[in-house]
Amino acid sequence: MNRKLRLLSSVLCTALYLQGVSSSSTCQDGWTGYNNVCYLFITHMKASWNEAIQFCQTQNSRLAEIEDAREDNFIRQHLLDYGKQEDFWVGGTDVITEGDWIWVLSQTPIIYYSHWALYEPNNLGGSENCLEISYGHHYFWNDDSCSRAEFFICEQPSGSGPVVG
Ligand SMILES: [Ca+2]
Ligand SMILES: [Ca+2]
Ligand SMILES: [Ca+2]
Repeated sequence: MNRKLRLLSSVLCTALYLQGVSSSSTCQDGWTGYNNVCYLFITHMKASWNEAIQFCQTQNSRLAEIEDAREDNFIRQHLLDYGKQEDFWVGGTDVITEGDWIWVLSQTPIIYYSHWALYEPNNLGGSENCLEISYGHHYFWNDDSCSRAEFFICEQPSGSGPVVG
C-alpha cells in the first residue's frame, strides 16, 4: 500500500470508530447508543417474552436482535456492568418449529451468528422456546420458558424519535 492509501485507510478507520462511539448523542434520553443503534434496557419491570415484544413496539422499537459478535459483546458488557443477577429477553424464538431459532421480528434464521451457553439451547422440560441473555450462564444465550417474567432489551436505529401521537 502506498503512503497516501495508508493515510486514507487510517483516517477512515478513525472515522468509523468515532461513528461507533458517538452515536449515543442521537438516542433518546434513557437509551444507550452503540454502532448506530439505540438500546433500552428495561429494568424497572418484568414481562413475559410476548409482553416484552409488545412493550418495545409501544416505544417505536423492537425486542433486540443480536446480529453479530460486536453487538453481542456490547450487550454482554452492558449487563456485566449493570451487575444484577437478572436475565434479559431478546427477540429470538423457536416456538414455530422446535429447534429452528429465528429473530422473530425480522424473520431472520439464527444461523449466521449465535452465542449459546454450554449445553444450551436444551429445551428443558420440552417447553423452552424463547431466547434470554442469562446471568446464570455468564450472560451467554439460553432458551427459557416464554411465560417467565424477565427484564428485556429493546432496540431501534439511532435517530429514531419517540412514539408520535
Ligand atoms: Ca440488533
Ligand atoms: Ca425450544
Ligand atoms: Ca435452557
